[in-house]
Amino acid sequence: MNTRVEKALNEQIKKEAESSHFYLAIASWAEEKGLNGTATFFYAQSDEERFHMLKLIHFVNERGGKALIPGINAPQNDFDGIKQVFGLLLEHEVAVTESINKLVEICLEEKDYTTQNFLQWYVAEQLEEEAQAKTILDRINLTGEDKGGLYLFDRDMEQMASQKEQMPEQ
Ligand code: OFO
Repeated sequence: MNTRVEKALNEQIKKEAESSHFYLAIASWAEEKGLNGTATFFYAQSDEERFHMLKLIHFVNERGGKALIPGINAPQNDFDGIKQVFGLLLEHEVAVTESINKLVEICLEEKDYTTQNFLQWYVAEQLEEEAQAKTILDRINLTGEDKGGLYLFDRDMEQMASQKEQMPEQ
């Protein structure tokens, strides 16, 4: 495997691990606050990120490279409310999209079309994740963060999370 591509893929493995960890922290925060729908959503999101990481690990190892399992720092554990956590979700996904796009650029520069093709799955996934975060933020703005709004919103999140679980490839 091309060494520059291998290095960039390993950096992405770390980013996916950090994403999984970050969403796990949000899930745990929400669970402790009694926001069970939001917690379920972020636990599922954390699992998805772990799956993204694993998919990269398998790809690197199967293509003759060496996947490196990264160390990760403790994530933020306290948050102001649902608007903040979903704002952070969007911000985080936008940053991950940028890093996937950079990876694709590196593959093109190195003429590694196999990896570039493999990464198209991530490109599509990022589009979906950004769109989802935007939809959720719109919903928060509509329902508001008072008690009633929060209850309705959290119930919606529970539904969204169970739909996620039913989807085969996440
Ligand atoms: Fe791995 O897709 Fe989000 O970050």
